[in-house]
Amino acid sequence: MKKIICHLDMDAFFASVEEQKRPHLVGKPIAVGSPIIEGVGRGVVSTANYKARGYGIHSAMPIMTAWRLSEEARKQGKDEVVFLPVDFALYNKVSAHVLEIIKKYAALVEQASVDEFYYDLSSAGSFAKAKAICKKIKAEIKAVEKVTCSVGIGPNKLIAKIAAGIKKPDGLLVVEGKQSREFLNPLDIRELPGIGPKTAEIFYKQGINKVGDLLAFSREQLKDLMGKHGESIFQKARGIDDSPITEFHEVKSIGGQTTLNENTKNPIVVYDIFKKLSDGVFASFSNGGFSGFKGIAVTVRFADFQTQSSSKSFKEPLGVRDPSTSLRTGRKIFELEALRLLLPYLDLQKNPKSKPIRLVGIRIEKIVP
Ligand code: TTP
Ligand code: MG
Repeated sequence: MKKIICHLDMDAFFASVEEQKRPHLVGKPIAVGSPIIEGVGRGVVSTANYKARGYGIHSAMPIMTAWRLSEEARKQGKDEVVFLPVDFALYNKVSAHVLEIIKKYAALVEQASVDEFYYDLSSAGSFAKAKAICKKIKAEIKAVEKVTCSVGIGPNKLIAKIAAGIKKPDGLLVVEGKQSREFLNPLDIRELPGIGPKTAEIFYKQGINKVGDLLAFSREQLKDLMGKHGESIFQKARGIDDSPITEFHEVKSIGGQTTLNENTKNPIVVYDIFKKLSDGVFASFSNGGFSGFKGIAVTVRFADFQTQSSSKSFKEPLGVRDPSTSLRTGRKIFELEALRLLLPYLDLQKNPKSKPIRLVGIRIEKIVP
């Protein structure tokens, strides 16, 4: 049976969900990300809706750059951007509903991130039939959640994912196996998953811009140029991808980080933020139904952006769900060990120049499923 693989990715996900939750925001430019208080913010944009993207705002842009672009637009008489904080609980809920909808139509579904899903529709028997099913899925998501998504259908995950990105937003694109090469050849090499800005730069410098240009390289040449990634680039440029759809991803770590409202040397302020953060991270862990964890890592970024981490591993898992070593005990040890890792950054031990702190992060690692 011919393989028919689909990739579904929500459009401007966080921003679209926010827009639909508050009807008065519909049609407005929206950026979701770290907070801006009285025109000052220090983090980045998580995402922007397509209207705000028209102002040049995009994911990972410093929030203040986005603010400036919004101010410029406002001075030109356009709508100013609505800045909203991130509400993960809400996006997770919508994400779970989307997964449920897809599961009604496909037996094998992989959730690849909060807003992207792979599913297998080989049993539909033809690309035309798979396309009809995907139209239904799109319509149902739109009806239930009032947000749009883009779907790519192809002979494997690689082609499906690229196809989903081409017609955004609200797109649907089918690329059959025999069309893969002509589909890929004219695309910029950056469209290939795994070719990031640095790798792309190496190729651009040699005049290699399109996926089709990569075909001139032998497997060995690519390995010489790219090391172990060479083989994978060789395959992807030819549209080859055998990776299976895997329903369950093993969660290896859970963490978070917070940029402080202002850089500070005050240990009480740092600890206060750190405590809130670590409570949240532990709550995510305990809600995840895991049986324990064997590592903790703490990150501190100083005002000069120098970033340092410390971690600790445990022989026996903590946070386990059995009466003798209860979750509560696990939590106590977690809090204590996290604090032990943080403290040296609050004095001269790990901060000899007494630099102000800009960001703190904590991660629960080596999670036992
Ligand atoms: P994406 O699917 O990459 O982006 P998107 O859904 O906002 O927009 P597109 O229409 O291009 O798919 O990411 C999904 C969500 O993940 C996004 O809504 C917010 C979050 N995210 C971040 O928090 N930081 C990031 O740098 C990126 C890329 C995404
Ligand atoms: Mg998306």
